[in-house]
Amino acid sequence: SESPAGALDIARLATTDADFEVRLDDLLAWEGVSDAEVQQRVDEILAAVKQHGDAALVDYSNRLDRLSVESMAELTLGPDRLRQAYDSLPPIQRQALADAAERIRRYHERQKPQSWQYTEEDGTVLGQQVTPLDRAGIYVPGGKAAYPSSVLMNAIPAHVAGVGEIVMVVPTPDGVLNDLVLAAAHLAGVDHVFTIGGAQAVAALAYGTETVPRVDKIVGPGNIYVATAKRAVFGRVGIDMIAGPSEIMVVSDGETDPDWLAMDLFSQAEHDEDAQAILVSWDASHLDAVADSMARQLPTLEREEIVRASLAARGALIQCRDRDEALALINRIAPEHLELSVAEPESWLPEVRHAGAIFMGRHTAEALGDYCAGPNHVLPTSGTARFSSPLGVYDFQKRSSLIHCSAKGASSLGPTASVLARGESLTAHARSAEYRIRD
Ligand code: HSO
Ligand code: ZN
Repeated sequence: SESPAGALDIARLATTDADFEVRLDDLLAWEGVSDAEVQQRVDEILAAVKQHGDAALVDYSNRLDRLSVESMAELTLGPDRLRQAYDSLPPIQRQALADAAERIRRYHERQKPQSWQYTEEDGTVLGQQVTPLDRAGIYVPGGKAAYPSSVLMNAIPAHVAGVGEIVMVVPTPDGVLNDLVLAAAHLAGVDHVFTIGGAQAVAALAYGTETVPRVDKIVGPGNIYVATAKRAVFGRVGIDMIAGPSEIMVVSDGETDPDWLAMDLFSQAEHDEDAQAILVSWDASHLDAVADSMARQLPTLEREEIVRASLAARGALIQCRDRDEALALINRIAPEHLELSVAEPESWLPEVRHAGAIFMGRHTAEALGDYCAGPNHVLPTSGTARFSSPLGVYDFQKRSSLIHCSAKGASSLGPTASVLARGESLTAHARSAEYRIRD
């Protein structure tokens, strides 16, 4: 059944519809490519920062962020300024930020991988040593999209990983500083903040300038210029994933309060017009009830217009036949966020293969995970949960292989290496191995 016209604009689909597959494909389609014009602008900016360093950063920041500064010193914030931002917050905000940071830290401590070794019978030792990056760069978007929670989510895993130095960049359009963002940086262990943004900030982190230290990896979300710049510098530095719009998929057994579910869907939709909110249930009257609740609650939202646009463009209420069909949809969509609003969510887990984060049971609102449950809110989007994972401690570390041959081990491995080396016509390899063979 359709909602009253004008009240709610959202696609209503059923897996039994003849055109279901086509409509679902349309809904899920997302092109993350940048056009030639953006690409060219970004290339120019990268080249300018590479060549002129600080001077280019000052120039771009003055022009693009409408500042009037003379040197990078004016775009640099040290630890004292971050602490001051933290101290200036209303106590209730300071406490919430500190509580969230503590929970996120505790969760990520569990992710720390162990180095390992084992010894073979002949005394040869093999293993793997885990080491942190020397320097990580965190990009924080400015303006409307400046989320203090994202500062925590990006910086805390780096800190827990043992990264030597964490550098944050954040644009300040018209010179406006966000104290919550700076306070989060203080709590998360950020060492330096530069108030620069856009492709120029990515260039500074990738190449280094007189003031901005060159980092080994750049993480954090950004607009199309930032994403394009990150792609361009990849290889010189590491990057995290290039995130698409935020998504939520809720599967309901029909027993959760429709008002709760409506608000869960809105919570993703309010991020931006391209965000995606999908509800799946085998209970048609429940889908109606959630649609009614959405129509009723929409006018109460601060970001009503963004939510409406997102629901109309990319939202959907999908009726499926049963649990198996719901599971098939989950694995097909591979959602960034999956809410299993069902009676026994644990029993679903073995069959959920692809999802960035799984929110289990009626009480687990995605919003709790976005801020303070503990797991990371930087998650694979646009179906990339098929092959990638939440941002974590492991993204700020790398592994080195360890090989320590005993004399006996070298002797017994020698013939195998020698035969293979001669098969590749690499005589020096063969002889290097053969020298160590004893009789
Ligand atoms: N849901 C977002 C994260 C976020 N939510 C930040 C609120 N603030 C990631 O998909
Ligand atoms: Zn969110």
